[in-house]
Amino acid sequence: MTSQLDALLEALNDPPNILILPHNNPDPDAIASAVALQYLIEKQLGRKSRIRYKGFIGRAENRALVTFLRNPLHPLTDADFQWADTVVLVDNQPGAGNSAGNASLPIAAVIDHHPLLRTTANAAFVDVRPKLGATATILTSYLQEADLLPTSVLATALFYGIKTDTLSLVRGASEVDIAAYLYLQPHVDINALIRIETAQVPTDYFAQLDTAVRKARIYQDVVIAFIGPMTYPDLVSEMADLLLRLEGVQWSVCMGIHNGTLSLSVRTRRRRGGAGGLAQAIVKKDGTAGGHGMMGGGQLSLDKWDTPTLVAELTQRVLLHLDIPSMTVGIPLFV
Ligand SMILES: [Mn+2]
Repeated sequence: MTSQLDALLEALNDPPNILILPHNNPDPDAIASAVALQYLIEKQLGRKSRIRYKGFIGRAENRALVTFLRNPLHPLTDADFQWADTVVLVDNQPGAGNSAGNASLPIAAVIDHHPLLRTTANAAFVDVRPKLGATATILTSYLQEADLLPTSVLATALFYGIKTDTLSLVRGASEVDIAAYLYLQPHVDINALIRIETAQVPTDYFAQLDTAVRKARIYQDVVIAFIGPMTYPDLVSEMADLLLRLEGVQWSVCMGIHNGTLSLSVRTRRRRGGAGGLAQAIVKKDGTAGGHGMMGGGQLSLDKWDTPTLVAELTQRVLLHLDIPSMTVGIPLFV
């Protein structure tokens, strides 16, 4: 029986120019997985590859991670698609709302932990494991299988990828994630990890945090916050994580605007999940959404809407999906 690693290397053996695409607005799991795949391709196949991303890396910790990794990824351009013979998607799947995959190029491989999409079946190699908390866990398993000891830099990135996607193993981490985390731990550069996790933030961060807290409204066990304009799109996930800590809350939904697009993030404390489903119920056909059990997200274009109408409509969709009466009045966190 051929292993997943052998099958992956087989799929990548021919096309000389490999383009690695993490999901848009890449998070540490996507960044670490892309870098680990690049390392694997270089060590096992002796070939260079490019890591490119769409969107924005805004979160201070994520920027610190990229600096620590010596800037291995760059914004995606048309020239990259012209250069590439094939594409590998990590931490995303073709056709997903957060995927930069381009239909004109063959997709050699998809490595991900989100629920399997129908459109993924066309890829030559597919390793999608929705039961895992992080894609970095899958890449760690490839390194182990290849007998490649990760460098301290790579181990730190993969460790941080698993740590953030699973909220330090408390959110959606499987036995396999825990084993990968513990395997990487002795190789982690602790000082670098501290620098990344305590990265300093600009004053804008506190202004947006203040807005999120003031705008947040509680509807039974749901907290919904519309932040308005944001300096970077994944601020919504940061704020959704934070608001989910509020006593009595089972769901948090954060929305905000960046570059003419409304981004939203959904979190739940419920063990049986449903965050991806709620994200889809909010966006409907007006945009794209997806997610795992306990975290989900989506985006929609503001073209057809004025913002207050859209926010009111999306709030109603949250209430409807969660069986909360539509007349329920949102209560501020404090007065
Ligand atoms: Mn991930």
